[in-house]
Amino acid sequence: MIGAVALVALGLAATPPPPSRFLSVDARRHRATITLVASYNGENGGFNFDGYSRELMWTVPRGWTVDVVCKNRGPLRHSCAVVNSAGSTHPAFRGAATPQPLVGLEEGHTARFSFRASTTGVYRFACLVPGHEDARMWDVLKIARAGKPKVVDLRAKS
Ligand SMILES: [Cu+2]
Repeated sequence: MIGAVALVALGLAATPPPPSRFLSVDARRHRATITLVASYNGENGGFNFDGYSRELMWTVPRGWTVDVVCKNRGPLRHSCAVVNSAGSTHPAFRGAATPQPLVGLEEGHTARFSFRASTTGVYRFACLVPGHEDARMWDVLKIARAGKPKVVDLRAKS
């Protein structure tokens, strides 16, 4: 109980880290690594990735391979998946979800998956544990025709 209270206090005190910290790019091999830390802090009651809920837009060029590292830092189970639209429980690309995404990873667990960004469009990184996406535990993933991988805080853009 004391631990839980301390965790909440810590979360409330934390400012969101720059999202670029969670992106690494290998331009030569056309690979981007995106780290999604579920329940990074207390933002949105812990229903966040990297301290953001619904506020990030990740962009990856078509044809690149995306390596996703999904870490669950919170006390509840969470997952990471790429989906086409709100409420979808099916990965948009083959293999684009952590194992059993509706069940989720236990606290402290990490899972990785990779997928090829084969089709341009606007997708979501979402937690598929029931109720969590509705609680705004998702961000935008755009697969662009060209360019470089990037991540922006949508609130910071005017
Ligand atoms: Cu979740």
